[in-house]
Amino acid sequence: MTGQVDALVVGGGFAGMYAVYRFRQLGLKVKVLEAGTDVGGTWYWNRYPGARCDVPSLEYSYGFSPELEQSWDWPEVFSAQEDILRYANHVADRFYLRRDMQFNTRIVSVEWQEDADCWRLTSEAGEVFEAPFCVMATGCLSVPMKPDISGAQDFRGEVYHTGTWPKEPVDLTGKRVGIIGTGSSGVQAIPELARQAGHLTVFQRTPVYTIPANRKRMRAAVQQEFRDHYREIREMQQHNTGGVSNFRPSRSVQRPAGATRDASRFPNRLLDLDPGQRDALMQAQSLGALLAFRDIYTDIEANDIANELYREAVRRMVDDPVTAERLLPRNYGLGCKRQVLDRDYYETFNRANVTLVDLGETPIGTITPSGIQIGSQHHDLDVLIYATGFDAMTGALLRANIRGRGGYELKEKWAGGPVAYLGLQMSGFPNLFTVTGPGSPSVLCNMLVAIEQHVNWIGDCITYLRSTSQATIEPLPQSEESWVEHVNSVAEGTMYTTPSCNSWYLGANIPGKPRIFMPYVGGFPRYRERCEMETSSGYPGFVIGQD
Ligand code: NA7
Repeated sequence: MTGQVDALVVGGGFAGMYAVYRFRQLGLKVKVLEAGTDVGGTWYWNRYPGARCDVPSLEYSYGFSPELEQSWDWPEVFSAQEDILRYANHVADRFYLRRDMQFNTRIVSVEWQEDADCWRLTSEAGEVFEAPFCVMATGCLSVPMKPDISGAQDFRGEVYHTGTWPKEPVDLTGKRVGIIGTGSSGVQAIPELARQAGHLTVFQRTPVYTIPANRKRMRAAVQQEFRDHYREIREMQQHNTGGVSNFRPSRSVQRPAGATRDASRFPNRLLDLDPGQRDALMQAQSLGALLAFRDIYTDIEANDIANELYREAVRRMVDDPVTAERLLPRNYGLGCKRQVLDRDYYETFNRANVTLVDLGETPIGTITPSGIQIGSQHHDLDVLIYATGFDAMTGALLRANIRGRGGYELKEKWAGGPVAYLGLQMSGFPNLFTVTGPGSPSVLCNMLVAIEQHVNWIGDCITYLRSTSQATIEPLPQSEESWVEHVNSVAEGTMYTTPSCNSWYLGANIPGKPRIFMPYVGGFPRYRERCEMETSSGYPGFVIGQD
């Protein structure tokens, strides 16, 4: 067994990194175990061409260190993967985080030791670690999903998954590249791959709603204004549903002289626009303008109108009418899935070296040694890329083989879907914490804000137990049940849970996974207040065990 620490943390992404910083501050000995060779989590693994964050970087950044905020320069408003990974490395260097991190260590079993009140973790290589507290900082989108397609193992070309893209450069020059999947990863990668490959074939099962991303370089004046207001901005994040301050720099800084804000010409509800105004809107603005109308998320009629306006806009962007029709999402509405942002997605299908294959018409038959067979047609490929998503939110936790009191398996507890209190703890699993677990705002929130709030809560909880000489904490079964009921009830009636919606939020992308809306849609402030109530009232929703 290696070392003695107070808390073991599984995962060296932004959550595990902050846990090192925070737990040290609280006087706790901590050790992070990470499967990769370095820090960064999502941004370490997702190195595919075009990978980029969908939250502005001035907001998607740690708020715990004013000095860090003042010293880091973001080159773009929405950062590319390599810049976010650079930031993660900078944070790790600056706070000497790696001293308490062990890399190349994939944890394959997490077992509660009843007689010793501690967790025993075992790595793939057989190394054993023990500590009274265990924090699963394993991320919401960290287990890549590769569909089971017959013949896949026979393919003789290069194979990649966007979620485990190699660190070494991948040369696609002149090659026949195929990509399966048109979710966020596929949509971000496709334009870049098309620029690099000899020919790109896109295998699409479900067309996507995607809107053009903000491509702005960071302007020094904007960054400075954020820096000048960062304490206020971090406070605003705490009171926003999605953990984003939406801070707007002053008008003089906001946009170059002469630019106009024409969105204000239109009413706030899409249903209040007459057909002429709708046309004017779509002519004057990009697809993203549709998302500003709040009623498209709550009113089916508004949603239907928005979906049709969207389709009309796509028809205008794609030259070949057959390809355009194939690209149109029809069987679900805007707002059901996480909004995808792109750079030149539809324009890419106007390139001569790009072919769209509609799997809705004929699904993939088999993968052959030299390509993909669909119906009577064989698509010859040198490279096959899976952009097929993740076993989201529960995948990494279930894969860790967690066993609680009496050998109770998490897999068994969650057979019908995840059951947890506040997405932080599960009854039967004392002293085990999850960061941004199912039932917390997690992926519906700015992840950095959600992560810091969770790690702070966990650190305070451990400190409370220590200072009151108590050994264990776990939720009361009834706290867990009523929280799960609440999580489900707030999701009901939203576009996220309409019967036609099949998203990874619902686990619908994984065959056999229970259909449950996993993140908490009630908003970050409401959630945070509930967590704070537990802390300030002596944890009434939990059972605390004596030493
Ligand atoms: P997503 O959003 O789950 O997208 C996965 C894509 O892969 C989607 O288009 C799927 O089609 C497609 N897919 C999955 N299995 C198959 C098979 N068997 N055949 C054909 N196509 C398939 O994952 P992403 O990685 O793009 O994005 C996940 C999140 O990461 C994203 O929301 C951001 O938050 C970052 P389907 O829709 O299931 O028909």
